[in-house]
Amino acid sequence: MMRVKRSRLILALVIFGSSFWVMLYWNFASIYARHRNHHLRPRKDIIDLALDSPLQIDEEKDEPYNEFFLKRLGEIVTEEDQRNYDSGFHSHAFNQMLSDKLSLQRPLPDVRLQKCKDKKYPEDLPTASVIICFYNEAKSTLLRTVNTVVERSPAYLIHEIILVDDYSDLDFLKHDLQNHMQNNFPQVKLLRTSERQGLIRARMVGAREASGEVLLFLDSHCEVNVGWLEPLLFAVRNDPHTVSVPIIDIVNSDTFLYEASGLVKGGFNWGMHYQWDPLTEDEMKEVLKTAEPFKSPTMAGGLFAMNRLYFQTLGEYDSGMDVWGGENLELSFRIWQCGGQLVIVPCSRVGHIFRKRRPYGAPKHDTFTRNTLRMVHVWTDEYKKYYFHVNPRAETVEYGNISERVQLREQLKCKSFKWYLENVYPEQLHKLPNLENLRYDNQKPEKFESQFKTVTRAKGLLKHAGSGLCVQSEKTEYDKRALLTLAVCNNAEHKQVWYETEQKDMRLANILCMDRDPDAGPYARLMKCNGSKAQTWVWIKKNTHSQLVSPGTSECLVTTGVDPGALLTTGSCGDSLLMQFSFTQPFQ
Ligand code: LR7
Ligand code: MN
Repeated sequence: MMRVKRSRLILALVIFGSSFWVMLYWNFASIYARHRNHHLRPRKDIIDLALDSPLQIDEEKDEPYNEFFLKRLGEIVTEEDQRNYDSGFHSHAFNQMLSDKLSLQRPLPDVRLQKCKDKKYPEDLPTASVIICFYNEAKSTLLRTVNTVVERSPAYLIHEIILVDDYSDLDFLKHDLQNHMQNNFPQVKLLRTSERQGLIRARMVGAREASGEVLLFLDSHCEVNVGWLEPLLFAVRNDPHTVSVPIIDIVNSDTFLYEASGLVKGGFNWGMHYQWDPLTEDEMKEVLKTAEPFKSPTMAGGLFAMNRLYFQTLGEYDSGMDVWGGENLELSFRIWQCGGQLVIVPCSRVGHIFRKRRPYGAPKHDTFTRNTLRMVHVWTDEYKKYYFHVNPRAETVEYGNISERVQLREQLKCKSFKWYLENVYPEQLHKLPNLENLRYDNQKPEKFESQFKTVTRAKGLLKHAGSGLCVQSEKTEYDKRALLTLAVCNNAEHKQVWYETEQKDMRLANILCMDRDPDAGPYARLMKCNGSKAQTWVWIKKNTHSQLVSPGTSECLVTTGVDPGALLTTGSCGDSLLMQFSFTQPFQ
C-alpha cells in the first residue's frame, strides 16, 4: 500500500516536474524568439542605406537604439564584412561599416535633465549659421550631422548650414556631394578650400561666408539631440559676449552607442592639453537645481555658439595655426581674458564620435605643439614656464611670427593670464608644477640647427643609488625585448654609456633612446629615438642624488629590485632610493 502510494507520488511529481520545465522552456524560447526576431527584422528605416534617401523616423514610435540592436547590426559575418570593417577603421578610426547601416536620423535617448524638458525659450532667438568643416569625413557621418541639424532644429532658426570641405580627396566628397546637397538639403552652402587649410583656417573661411547672427560650429561627425539649439542661442542672445557650448555626449566609435556625458567643465593641464574637470559641490548643486548654463574655464573646441560680430571683433582665430590642435585653448583664454565668458549649457546635448586616433596626417609635423606654442607665447605670460617645464622639448620648436596676435591682445586690452587663473580657473593655480631643483630651469639650451641634429649635453654611466649598480641594456640594437636592467658598473661597457641630449632624451651608446610608454608594457626599454613624450626625461634633484622624471606622466624611473638583472620601470615619484640615480662622468 505504502509502496503504491509512493510510486504514484513519484509519477505525479515527474509529470508535474517535466511539464513545468517544458512550459518554462517554451516560455523562454518564445520570448527569446520574439526578441530576436524583433531585432533582426530588416527595418527599412534603419537598414536602408540612408545615404541616398534621408529618412524620416517617427521618434515617438521608434524605440531607441539599444546595445543589443547595435551589436546585431554591426555583426561581422562574412569576410567581406571584415574587410569593410577594417577599411572603415583604417580611413576614419571609427566603425564606418556600422555607421553606413544606421539611418541619418536614428532616435537617440533624451538624456537631458528633467528640468530642461520643461524650459521654454522666447521665439525671437537669433538665427544661426551652422558651420561644419570636414576633411575626408565618411559620407554617412557627415550626412547624419547635417540631417540631425535639419530635423532637430526649428527651421526658422537655421539661417544656413555652411559646409567647408577642406580639400578632401575622397571621391564622394569631391564629386557627388554638391548634387546630393542641392537635392536633399537646399539650406546647405558647400564651400571648398583651394588647398588643405586645416580645421582652424577652414572655420575662418566658413565664418567669413556666414550671415546669420550667431555662428554655430560643429565637427563633421556629430548627432545633435532633441532641443539642442534653443538653449545655446538663448545663452548667446542674453549677452553677445557669452560663448555657449553644449554638453558633448559620446557616440562610441566602435558600437555607435550614444552615451550621456556627465556634468563637467573644461580645463587644461600644463602640457596644454584639454581636460574635463569636475564641478565643485556648489556648482553641481546649482546646476541640478536650475539646469542653467555654468561657467567653464575652457572648451573642447569643436562645438560652440558665438555671436558672429563678436567672433570677428575678438579676432576670429589665429590664422597661423595649422591643421589641428591648440585653437580651443587659445580661443578660451582670449574670450575670458578679453572680457567675455564661456558657458556650458546643460540642456543642449550633442553627440560626437570620439576616436582613439586621428585618421589623417598633417602636411607639417606636430601641429599641436606648434599651435600651442603660438598660444602660449601670446596669452600665458610668465606662466609659460610651466608649459616648458612639462614639455621641455617645445623650447626648440619653431612657431612662426606671432606679432599680429600680440598686437590684437594689446588692442583689445585683455587681462593677464594671472587674472584668468585667479578668477576663472583657481583650481589650476593650486596645482602649479614644482619647478624647484629643476636642472634645466632658466637655462636656455643652445639652439638646434635642425630637428635631427642631436647635441649631447652629458655622457656617462647611470648609477642607481639603491644598489650601486648601473643601468644597461643587453642589446644595443633595436629589438622589442631590449629592456633595461641593472648590472655591475663597468666603464668600458659600451652598453652602459648613456648620452643625455639637448632634446632631453637619454641615448644608449648614442643610438637608441630610453623609452617608457605605459601603454606598451610594464618596463622601460630602448627604442628608436622618435622625439615623443615617452622618451623625454628630466632630472630633478633629490637629497644627494637625482630622480629621472618622465614629464609626460610625471613618473620616476625606478628599479624593480637591487640585484644585477633587476628590470627598470617607472612609478609614482617618492623618497625611495630605488628611484634615485647619479650620472657619473667617467670619461672626462
Ligand atoms: O585638416 C583638417 N581639416 C578639417 O576640416 C582636419 C580636420 N578637419 C575637420 C574634421 O573633419 C572635423 O570635422 O575638423 C573637425 C575636427 O577634427 P577632428 O574631429 O579630427 O578633431 P577632434 O574631435 O579629435 O578634436 C577636438 O579638438 C580639435 C583641436 O583642434 C578641434 O577643436 C575639434 O573640433 C575638437 N572636437 C571637439 O571638440 C569635439 C569633442 C571632442 C573632445 C574633447
Ligand atoms: Mn571630432
